[in-house]
Order: sequence, then structure tokens, then C-alpha cells
Amino acid sequence: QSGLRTRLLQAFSEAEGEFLSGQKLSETLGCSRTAVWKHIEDLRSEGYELEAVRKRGYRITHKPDKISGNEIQLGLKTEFMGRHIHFEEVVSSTQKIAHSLAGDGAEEGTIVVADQQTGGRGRLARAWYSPKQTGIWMSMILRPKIPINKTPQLTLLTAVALIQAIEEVTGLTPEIKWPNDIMINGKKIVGILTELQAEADRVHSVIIGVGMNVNHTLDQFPEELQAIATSIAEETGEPADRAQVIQAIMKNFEKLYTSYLIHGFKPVKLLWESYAISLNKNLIARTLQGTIRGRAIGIDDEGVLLLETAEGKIEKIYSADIEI
Ligand code: BT5
Repeated sequence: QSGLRTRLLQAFSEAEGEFLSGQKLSETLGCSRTAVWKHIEDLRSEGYELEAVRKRGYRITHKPDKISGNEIQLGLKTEFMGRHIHFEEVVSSTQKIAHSLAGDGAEEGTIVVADQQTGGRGRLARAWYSPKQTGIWMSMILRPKIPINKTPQLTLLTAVALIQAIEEVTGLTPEIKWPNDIMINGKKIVGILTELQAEADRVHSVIIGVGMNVNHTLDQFPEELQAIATSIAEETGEPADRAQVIQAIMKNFEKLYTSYLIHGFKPVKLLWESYAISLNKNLIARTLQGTIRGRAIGIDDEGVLLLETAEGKIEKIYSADIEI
């Protein structure tokens, strides 16, 4: 049943908005026209709008604002990223599920995606606002053979891949605020949370959480976020297809990550620097150990932020909140 449905959606996706006749569909899917009709009615009841024209057939004119494993899988252009999708309507946090799947041996590239999170989290156990139908709340499971001290590079790599994906799908050019914020016009559109499962010197898995505001309108954000957060729809004036954005993330991430495993961090670093807003500016870095002020002179080959203080000393910042 569900296989048929996937193939039906695939046929419409390949038709790219052209009509497909009932006859053609029943041949392609190898089922009766009545069965085709029944599946089309099912799609309608889920919020798809289909136009039916006599002698021409059907076409999808509107997809529901809904993501599912199927929607993401169709049109995915990757070898391993997103090839296993664990999709849920509502979860506490996709990170939690990804940790448990990773512990159970999930393959590299497995992603956990939810339509809504009730306990989404940022760094230092801060809350991440993740309402339904509007965002991409996703965790990616990776198994890189790299030492633990190199794993922060993956946060930076992810930021680059996310920017490339957003550019590709929407034409917007976001910027990166070290280490894990993606900003548009000074407001946060994406947060990244990198977590590890590791032993003393061996990484078992890296779990990269991505929270992206896609179709929120400004008034849908809680008041305390309205001044600091934005979404793709808010910036472009039109909603974006979340499944399509995820596909673009998978493609760009896979490309960069594969190259990173072969060539190392240098090429990623150059790309990262080209998108960074925090470089060559005076910053305040609030770390758990205290506050450091200085000019950001760059990131080192590990992905660590280098701040030059007024006294001319170079401070290495491994983790902090940055105020520009
Ligand atoms: C982050 O933390 O930016 C990482 C956020 C990662 C969220 C993803 S969603 C999928 C996966 N599952 C999870 O449970 N988490 C990951 P941090 O740098 O600590 O920023 C958190 C701060 O961002 C909060 O204290 C708020 O000020 C702000 N914030 C919360 N929700 C936001 C939103 N939707 N958009 C913009 N800013 C937000």
C-alpha cells in the first residue's frame, strides 16, 4: 500500500506539474484505475490539492505543508546522507532519538526529522523553539574517523553546507556567526548543536542537530525571539518547501563532508571564512570561564576562534556566545 503511494507521488514529482492520465498512472503503478482514484482521494484527504481535467488526467497543484520520510526521500540526490530517515510528527528532541539510534549502530548519514519538538534544545541546555509545520528540526548521525579535538570542525562544515543549501533553494545569502549561528540581516535563522558519542580517543558518532526556521511568520515567534530570530519565509516573502530544503542540505553536506574526509579542513575553512560576519570585528566572547574581549582575527586549522585582546595577546576560544 505505502509502496504504491510512494510511487504515485514519485510519478507526479517526475511529471513536474504536467497532467498524468488515470490510464497512464494505472499502467505505471500496475494497479486498477479505481485503485489510482482511491489513492488520489487519500492524498486529497491529507491536504494535497489535485486538479482533475477530463481526458488529461491529474496533477498536483498544492502540496500540504507537511514533511514526511517519503517527501524527503523523493528527489534525494545523495549516496549516504538521508538514505535512512527516521521521521516523527512530534518528538521531545531529535537529538535524543539520534543518540539512541547511533548507540544501536545506525548507519552514517541516518537522519532524524520531526515536524515538531516539545523539548528542542540548544547549547548549555537552552531551549530551542520548534513549533509544528514551520521548521526543519533534524539530527544527522555521522561516523567520521577523526580525533575528538577535530570534531568542532564539523559544526563549521555544517554551517557552510546549510548556507549553500539556503542559497540554492531561496537565493538568500546568510552569514555565519562563530561558531554555530546562521544569520540573515543580523537575526538568527539556524542553530547548530554538535554532540558526540566517544571514548577517550575514539569518536563513535557525531550527532549534528540542525534547527532551521523556514515558514514562521514573525508574529508566530514568542515575543522574546521576535527581535533576534527570523525565518526563510519572513526574509523572502514566500514559504519554502521544507523537504526540498532538506534535500539540498543533504546534497551539499555530503559533498563537503566527503571532501573534508579526504582533503581535511583547509578547503572548508576558506569557504567558512568567506561567509563569516564575525571576522576582523571587535567581539565579546562569553565563555564558561569568563568574558573575553578582542578582535576576531580568524579561526585556526582546528576551527578554534582566535581573538586578539587589547594587550596584543591571542586568546583561543573553544566555545562561547559571541556578541558583535
Ligand atoms: C543553538 O543553540 O543554536 C542550537 C540549536 C539546535 C536546535 C536543533 S533542532 C534539531 C535538534 N534537536 C534539538 O533538540 N536541538 C537540535 P544556542 O546557540 O544555545 O542558541 C539557543 C538560543 O537561541 C536560545 O537561548 C534562544 O535565545 C534562541 N532561540 C531559541 N529558539 C530559536 C529559534 N527557533 N530561532 C532562533 N533563535 C532561537
